[in-house]
Amino acid sequence: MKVVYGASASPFVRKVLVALKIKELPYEQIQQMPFTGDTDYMKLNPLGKIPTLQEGDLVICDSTVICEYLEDSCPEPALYPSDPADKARARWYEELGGTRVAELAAGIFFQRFMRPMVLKQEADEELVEKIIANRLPPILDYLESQVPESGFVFGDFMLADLGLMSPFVNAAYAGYEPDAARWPRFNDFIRRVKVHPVVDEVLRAEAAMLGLS
Ligand SMILES: N[C@@H](CCC(=O)N[C@@H](CS)C(=O)NCC(=O)O)C(=O)O
Repeated sequence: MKVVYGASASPFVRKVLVALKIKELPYEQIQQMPFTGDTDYMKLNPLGKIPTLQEGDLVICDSTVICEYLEDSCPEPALYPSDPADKARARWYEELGGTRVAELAAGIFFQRFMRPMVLKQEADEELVEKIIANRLPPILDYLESQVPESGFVFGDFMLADLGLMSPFVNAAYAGYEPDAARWPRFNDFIRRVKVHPVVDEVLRAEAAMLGLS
């Protein structure tokens, strides 16, 4: 049995859960919180980050590495496009979504949710304002230029679609949504990905976990 360590609302954990569900692979989830300094967990993942996947003796850290393992070991349904150029683009979107987009959009969630609830610190609202006013808009301009007017980036739903919008699910939990008048295409794209049946199922479960439903 595959065991996923990681709290549901993390965009990185969400990615692995969506991948497992798309491939209909059974798993068990342990709601491991980040930033706890849990020494037992650090034995599995020396970075202390979530998610980690354990399957028997195999332990895999990092959501991208985990999803590539799932794809390699169970190729259908595919999480990545097969054309090499599309695959490179998909990897770039996953990278972008997991780095700068996560730092900014999920950073709002970190400040307003994780800091008070987990770290028992106040949110840095000055930083949140800077993210919203200065740092996110150029990234949102780029995202607006990359997503299609309808459907998903590569036709069928792929992990890249989730990667680009997932940090904004967290931002929405923390009260921020991109201005629909300024970034209409990306806003519609977020809505389309959210209602994909597998994403919807994962989001409903995590909203219940967070007490938001
Ligand atoms: N590149 C990693 C990033 C994982 C990550 O940063 N997870 C956050 C939670 S959303 C975390 O565990 N942070 C704790 C820390 O940085 O110590 C992945 O894709 O799995």
